[in-house]
Amino acid sequence: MTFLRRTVIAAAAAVALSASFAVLAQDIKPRLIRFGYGLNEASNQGRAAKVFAEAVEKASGGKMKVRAIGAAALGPDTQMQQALIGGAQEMMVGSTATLVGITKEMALWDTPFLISNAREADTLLDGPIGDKIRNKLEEKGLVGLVYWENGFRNLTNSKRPVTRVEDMDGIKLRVMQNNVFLSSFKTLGANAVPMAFSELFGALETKTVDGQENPYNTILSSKFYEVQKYLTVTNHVYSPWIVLVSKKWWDTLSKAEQAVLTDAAKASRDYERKDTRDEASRAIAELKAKGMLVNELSPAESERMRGKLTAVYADIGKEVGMDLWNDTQKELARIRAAK
Ligand code: TK8
Repeated sequence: MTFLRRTVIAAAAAVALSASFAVLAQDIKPRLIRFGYGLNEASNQGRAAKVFAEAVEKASGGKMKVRAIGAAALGPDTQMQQALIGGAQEMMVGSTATLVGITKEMALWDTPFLISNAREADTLLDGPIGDKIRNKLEEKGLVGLVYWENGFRNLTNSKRPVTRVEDMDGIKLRVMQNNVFLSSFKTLGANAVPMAFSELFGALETKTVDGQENPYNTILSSKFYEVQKYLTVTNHVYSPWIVLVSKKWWDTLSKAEQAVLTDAAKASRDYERKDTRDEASRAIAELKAKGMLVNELSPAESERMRGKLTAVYADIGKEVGMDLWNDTQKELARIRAAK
């Protein structure tokens, strides 16, 4: 036996003796993190999930491995949230709108026309208001790490171009499983139907519903242009995604492991927002090239729609609490006044 080999064996024996078995086992077996999401791999969500996985693997020297699983293969948002709470799944990214049943303050992000541009979005979400809402998840068994951009939502349907609010009358419109969205679109005259995203393409294809609303990126990556003719630029709400961790599982991690996830989540957020914005800026032209008929609402009609949608503001204020509502308005005023 060579000197080197003997030394290595002796060192390994010393480590084995001093370390507890659990710690040693953990060192050998990488932490496996199932990271679920709803869109397909070739979407802004899929690309950013990959960036997150790579950052975690690199920073942990391969001791933490992320398996990113898209296309709702681990279930729709609401089902994954429950799996995280129960500890059966480690991580996910999904819409804040589907979390309202767990943390009612999330309904703030459903407020139509609350946020009007990327700077407002990033400053509000990454600032004290965003943190406050994110941190409310902990008492419910979830750790919210960062917000990603889903984006400004726009309306599509297979029936007719929507040029006036009245054109929405009777359109069967899929909305997220969320009361603000449900009442917003009922207010506009649509026949709003809550449904999980994973069922949406099929429902549009079979005409179970006539329309839906999502950011350009999703209309493109989920190929809604194959089953939807008309796209109306409404930008009616800015939709965030949120990266979640099972609190049950999080509490078993070392501080160093938690830091790996937090840092990788921030890196993925910065990548994701840029990627999403780049793609969104090209998307209208691509959707037109795929055959969609795109129309912008006239300023007057846009104003009418806004007027009707702001009717839900009082309900949201009640839901999230007037303190949070007022603090948000103050924070937005501050952001808008700052150069
Ligand atoms: C993906 C959903 C999607 C959301 C929706 O799982 O449901 O319409 O916009 O991004 O979270």
